[in-house]
Amino acid sequence: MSLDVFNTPEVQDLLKAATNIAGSEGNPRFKQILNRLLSDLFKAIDDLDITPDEVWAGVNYLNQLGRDGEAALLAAGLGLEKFLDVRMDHEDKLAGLDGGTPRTIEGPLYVAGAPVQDGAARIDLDPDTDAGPLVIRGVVRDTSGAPLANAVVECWHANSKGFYSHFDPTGAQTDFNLRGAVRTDSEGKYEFRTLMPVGYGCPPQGATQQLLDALGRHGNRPAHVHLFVSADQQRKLTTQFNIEGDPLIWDDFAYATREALIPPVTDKTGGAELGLKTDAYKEIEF
Ligand code: MBD
Ligand code: FE
Repeated sequence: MSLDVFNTPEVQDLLKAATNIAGSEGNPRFKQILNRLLSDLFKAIDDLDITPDEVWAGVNYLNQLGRDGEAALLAAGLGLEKFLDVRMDHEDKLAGLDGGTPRTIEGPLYVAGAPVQDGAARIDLDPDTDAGPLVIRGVVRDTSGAPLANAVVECWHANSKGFYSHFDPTGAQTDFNLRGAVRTDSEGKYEFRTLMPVGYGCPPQGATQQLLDALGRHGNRPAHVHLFVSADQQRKLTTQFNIEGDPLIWDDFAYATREALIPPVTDKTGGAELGLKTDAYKEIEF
């Protein structure tokens, strides 16, 4: 049963008034967007006969989401962030832009301000007995394939518990642990000396996990490393790679995995010369 009040003049006038759509004050773009979103919400309430109790449950949920500081986490979990990426990819394709390392989502856990170091950076500031050394290295190239000197590569990832510095619920990490920024050398090369991350899980008591539970979904991500790449005259790239072999690679609650973002992990020795804690280490070229 639908009460079908959405199309009545009373409701249409209410929508116009609430968003001041006919007025000259306010921000026109904001009014246009909010008018549409509110209109879609009113229509959904009408079409699905969403009850007042259900509406207030939703409003209370938004309060909890805010208290938990998880709005961006939920955006990732609902595929909203991935949807924006899909649209940017489509836009690039229409413009004839193709190739290179694919973008994927930024996620909610980046922190600006890691000190920029030349060529290589050691970013494991805190000891972590459960994580082995990992060296991440690669060459930044422009769209023609030429190496880019003086590009800045930023990197951030979780520790062996799946926690990020600045967001660690155990309070165990130093600021900027496992976060770094490197300026590429004259051959476009960058290197991070760090520790192997494990996958992330949404806070079990948080609003995002509560919603995922109601959907019958998990809130976990496979082990991954985030990267920003920026250079003069170039559009910034936001991407990640996954650690190959993680069982959740194709079951990421945030939908960030892409075929080209699963580089091989290689076993190496000679960690002592690099200042690593063991001679054996893992290397990922990306
Ligand atoms: C993460 O580490 C992350 O990368 C995303 C997208 C969401 C939650 C935690
Ligand atoms: Fe992440």
